[in-house]
Amino acid sequence: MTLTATTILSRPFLTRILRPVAQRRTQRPLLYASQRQFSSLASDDSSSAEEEVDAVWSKMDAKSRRLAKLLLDSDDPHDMASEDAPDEATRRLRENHIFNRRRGLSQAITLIESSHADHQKQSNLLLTYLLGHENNHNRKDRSFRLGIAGSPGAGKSTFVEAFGKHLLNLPKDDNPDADSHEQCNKVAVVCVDPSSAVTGGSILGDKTRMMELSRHERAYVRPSPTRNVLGGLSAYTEDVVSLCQVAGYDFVMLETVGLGQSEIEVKESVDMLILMVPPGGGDDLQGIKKGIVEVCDMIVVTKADGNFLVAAKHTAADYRGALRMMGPRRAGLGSTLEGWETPPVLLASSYDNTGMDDVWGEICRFRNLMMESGKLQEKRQKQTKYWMWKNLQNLILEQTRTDHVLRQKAETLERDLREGKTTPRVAATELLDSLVRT
Ligand SMILES: Nc1nc2c(ncn2[C@@H]2O[C@H](COP(=O)(O)OP(=O)(O)O)[C@@H](O)[C@H]2O)c(=O)[nH]1
Ligand SMILES: [Mg+2]
Repeated sequence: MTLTATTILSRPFLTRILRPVAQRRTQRPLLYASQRQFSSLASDDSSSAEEEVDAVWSKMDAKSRRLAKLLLDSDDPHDMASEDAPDEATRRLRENHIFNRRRGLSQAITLIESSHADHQKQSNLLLTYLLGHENNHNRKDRSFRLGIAGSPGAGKSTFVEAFGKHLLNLPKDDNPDADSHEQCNKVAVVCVDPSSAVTGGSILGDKTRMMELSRHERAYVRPSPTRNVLGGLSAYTEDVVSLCQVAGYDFVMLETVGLGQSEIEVKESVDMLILMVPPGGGDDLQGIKKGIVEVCDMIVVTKADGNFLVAAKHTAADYRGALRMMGPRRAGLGSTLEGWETPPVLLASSYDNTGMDDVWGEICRFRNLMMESGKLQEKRQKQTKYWMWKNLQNLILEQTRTDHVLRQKAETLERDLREGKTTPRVAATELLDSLVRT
């Protein structure tokens, strides 16, 4: 049997590969993601989609149903008492509501993280239900995901907190016809931390540092440790970000740690990627940073204050030069974004709160250009496709490595390779054949 795209996407094939993996904890998010991509491909008429959502609901337990209702609740507690001086009872009610929803979001994320088989099953159902629910579509369309990359110590966490607070304190535009995209109602921050020995403890550090933001009633801060999730953390993070969006956080910031290959992959999980560089960081442009400079949509030189200001200006000039040399940006979509040929390089200081309006202005400009040109939707579609294939690849590899029969077959083939009886390509084909037959 040859492995064509149709074979891969056939339900029996997927089930065969996915079911054994479902029992295992670390692969669960990947399983869910692939199933989600799969079902979105497979169901093209909406009535059957509705039935699917109902079927999912019937399998959910009381807790998942409670969480689903809480997260999809369309009464935004922040609007519940928009009067300036709500009475005591209204205020209490509103606070309770906000508290419950935020706790609901945390519980839903914890459910995703749980290794308990029942929890895994319920979190799959919960996610499928939430994403299939029509309320959610508007929310996803309205929301924006911003990735923040940069080497450790660049000032990302400090910026995220200062910027988040800045956005939440922007005066609300009372004009209902005003462009709502330039307003930010609720901010969620997901700190992606490879809980490795190298940066150990920095989750706590960031959490403490973002304390003020996390106490804000319209903010939500969640560290998302990259445990040993197969294929990196991103599939798992995708779930967390989706949950934040469902819960009405219209602006989600994803802070990564480091600049490795897996951090560059964050570009597949966000609508816009900002690279943060500290002053004086321009000299190693040839090295590891080059990759991310090529894919980021904007550069912010941090710590542009006090003694660093001059160095920050130099760094910004260096990056501007480097970006010009790289030529027009293809934005990962095979074409340039008109009006955004060269990513802007801005200066900001989280200590002095300077540059925040400029950064927000450029984010809004980018977002509008992307929306108007239809490229935002295109990018999001490409990303989901990317994750489907990525996850499928990982699942197939994992299945080959862990299935007893396949493992034996692989060992035999490895021996044959050592003895020069076969070639790697032929061995791989044989392994794939066995995989399809199991
Ligand atoms: N002078 C100055 N220092 C800053 C600024 N932002 C962050 N820092 C300092 O830079 C260091 C690293 O910041 P952090 O946000 O943890 O960096 P991250 O590893 O990229 O998240 C900390 O000691 C901060 O106090 C800023 O705007 N100005
Ligand atoms: Mg940090």
